[in-house]
Amino acid sequence: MKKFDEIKKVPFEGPNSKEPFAFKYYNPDEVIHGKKMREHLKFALSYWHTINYCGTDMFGGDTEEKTFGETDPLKMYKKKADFAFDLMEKLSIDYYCFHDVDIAPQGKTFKETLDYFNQMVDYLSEKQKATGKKLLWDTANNFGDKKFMAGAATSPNADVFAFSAAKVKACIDADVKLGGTGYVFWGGREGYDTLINTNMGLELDNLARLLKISRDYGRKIGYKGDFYIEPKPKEPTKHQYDFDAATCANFLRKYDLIKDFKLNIEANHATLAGHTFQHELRVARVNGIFGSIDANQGDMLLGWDTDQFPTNIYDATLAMYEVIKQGGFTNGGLNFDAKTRRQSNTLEDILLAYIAGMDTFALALRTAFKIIEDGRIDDFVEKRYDSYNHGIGKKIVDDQVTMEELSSYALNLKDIEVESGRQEYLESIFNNILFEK
Ligand code: XUL
Ligand code: CO
Repeated sequence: MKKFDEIKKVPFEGPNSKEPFAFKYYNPDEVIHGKKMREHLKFALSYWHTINYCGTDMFGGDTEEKTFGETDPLKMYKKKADFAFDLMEKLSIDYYCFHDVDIAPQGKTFKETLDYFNQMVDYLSEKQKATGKKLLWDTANNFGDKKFMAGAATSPNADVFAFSAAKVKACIDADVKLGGTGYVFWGGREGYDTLINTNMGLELDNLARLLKISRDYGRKIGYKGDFYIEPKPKEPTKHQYDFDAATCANFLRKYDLIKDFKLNIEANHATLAGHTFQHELRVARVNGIFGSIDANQGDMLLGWDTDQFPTNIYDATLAMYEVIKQGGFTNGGLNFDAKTRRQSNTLEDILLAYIAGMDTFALALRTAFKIIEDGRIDDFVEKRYDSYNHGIGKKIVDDQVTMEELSSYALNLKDIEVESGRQEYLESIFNNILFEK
């Protein structure tokens, strides 16, 4: 197999190609339903997994090398940025995402760290101008450092709250400088391990306070992008406050933040919450807070956040169905919050992993459009609810009916027959479209 440096650009060769370093389904500039595939899918590279992660797990150290031959911290992070932009170019990826700690070295003081960070933001800005690549979203890593062991916005220590806000501010500033269209709040430590030591009410109020301050600051300095919450039920904290999409929707409504915040839905987080990826996307959609996607998949036999590259075409197709029904991405996109396996430890494995993930979603996009065009599934659902288009059903959905009226209507009913849900038949249509030649 070829080595990383031998691959200049991954071409589209179509489904019959046997070339490992070619796309079989992702043809970036092909127009499907009025838009280029790259615009439908808005793929993004995740800096943390792709540029920094070196294969470490709970039982062993690195299996990969990503220092790019540098020991000087700032030079190394510049080389990392060069690698990131080179990778995006090779893969025809237009966007990237990062945490503050991903793009720059840590200084001895917070001031020095911010200084490195701002220098690297300038460097990224130059790289963006030279290549046309864009920032999809950024975020503050308010979970890794020891200070965050009891939370960031939900820490019992007010200094930690202030420190968290300062890190969010730096990222929103960077977002504005880089023309990013998203800022993500993922609350890995915003939760609790035991209620015996926790003031849940105050913690939730404080979490909302940080979101409000961040929104107000962002809007004040001209940030026009979206703010997202990324739901996750657990890991690293036992109970995370942003458990799932429905919990987040309730939180945003309670604190009057629902107009300014949307959700960044991650596939593996959905399954950890006991839901499907499609379920979480649908909950976001029906609540008007669908924003962006962290594409990956978990392993049903493991039950932790394995962040694997997505290759499950069934789940990806159902996800793209939701994206299309939502009207497509606006400020959001499809970020591969995914890493190569510890044993896939070469640079070319990164290319192969992205090719696999991108082709999965490209095929999913094509198939989801076919399912919608075919119409059998959508028509079935529409007819299933036909009783709400007339008679008592119409009165119910028009909010024109009282309890008394419903009661006397029900008294006059003879047999009520609910029609078959036809699940197996619909699943067979899905397979038929998925696997047709
Ligand atoms: C953690 C996770 C994060 C967020 C950004 O599970 O998904 O990488 O996407 O902080
Ligand atoms: Co994520």
